[in-house]
Amino acid sequence: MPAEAPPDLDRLERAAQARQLTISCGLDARACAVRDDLPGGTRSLLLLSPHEPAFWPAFTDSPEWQDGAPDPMDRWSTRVIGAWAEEIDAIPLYPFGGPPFAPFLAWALASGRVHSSPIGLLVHRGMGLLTSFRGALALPWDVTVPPPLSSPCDGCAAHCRDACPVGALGRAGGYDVPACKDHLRQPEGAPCLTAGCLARRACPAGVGHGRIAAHSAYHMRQFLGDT
Ligand code: B12
Ligand code: SF4
Ligand code: SF4
Repeated sequence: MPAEAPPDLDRLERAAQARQLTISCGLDARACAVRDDLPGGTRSLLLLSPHEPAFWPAFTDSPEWQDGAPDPMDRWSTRVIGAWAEEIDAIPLYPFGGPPFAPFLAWALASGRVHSSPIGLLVHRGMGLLTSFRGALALPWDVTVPPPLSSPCDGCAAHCRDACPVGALGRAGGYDVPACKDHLRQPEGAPCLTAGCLARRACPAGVGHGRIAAHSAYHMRQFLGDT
């Protein structure tokens, strides 16, 4: 009997969604061949984002959330994406765990599905500035990856640029992390801290994305706890 064909994009997306993830972008064999930052033998790279709004309730139901130990989301990602990768003979890659950090931003930009925004963060037509990655799969077989998308910034009035109360984003020197954190520690920082960065939430492209405020608040707490 012939061996079963390796899963195509549709099957992989169904498998991702069964894990509350979605394949937000990817690189095909041609794009992988010109990179030197992928594991040897990679013929396709798939970047995985939270599948909203299902992600947060499933995550908070997980042992990693409930055991009270540090970094539950990174531990969840390692377990869930790691086990999936083992099942299909792929190599799991993660945005955390550095330095050095895996170049998720460069991979995402090379996919043509996400773009640089005026405030430096990546933006995607469906996720807006709430674009984020939980991991990636490097596959040793060819997958027809999701096609490029145009940037939502074309023709946008750039609401993101003026939305930060302390102008921490989009400065010539890059992201002013101390200014952002100082603001978050004041009572005026509550809207960012409890529901997520105002600048990220100002992007119209992310409005229908379904990110739950408690999920954003978790990342803000993690970020603020970071020295
Ligand atoms: C280190 C890091 C940070 C550091 C950045 C330190 C600095 N700027 O001085 C800190 C802890 C501050 C940070 C914060 C955040 N980060 Co961050 N960060 C990373 C990480 C783990 C590594 C980046 C790195 O050092 N690469 C190596 C260097 C050589 O490459 P680089 O391109 O020069 O990296 C720079 C940029 O990544 C930039 N950067 C990183 N995060 C952010 C966030 C913002 C708002 C901006 C403008 C720039 C920026 O800072 C890096 C150093 O200069 C990446 C994951 C990854 N593997 O890429 C996530 C990542 C870039 N961060 C991300 C996010 C979402 C955030 C937060 C918005 C998290 C949140 N709260 O939800 C916060 C910002 C808080 C806010 N305003 O909401 C996303 C970006 C998605 C996107 N749309 O572009 C990534 C890809 C993580 C992920 N899992 O998806 N981050
Ligand atoms: S608010 Fe407009 S310019 Fe800013 S990231 Fe969103 S689409 Fe792009
Ligand atoms: S979290 Fe708030 S203070 Fe920090 S960059 Fe975003 S809007 Fe500005």
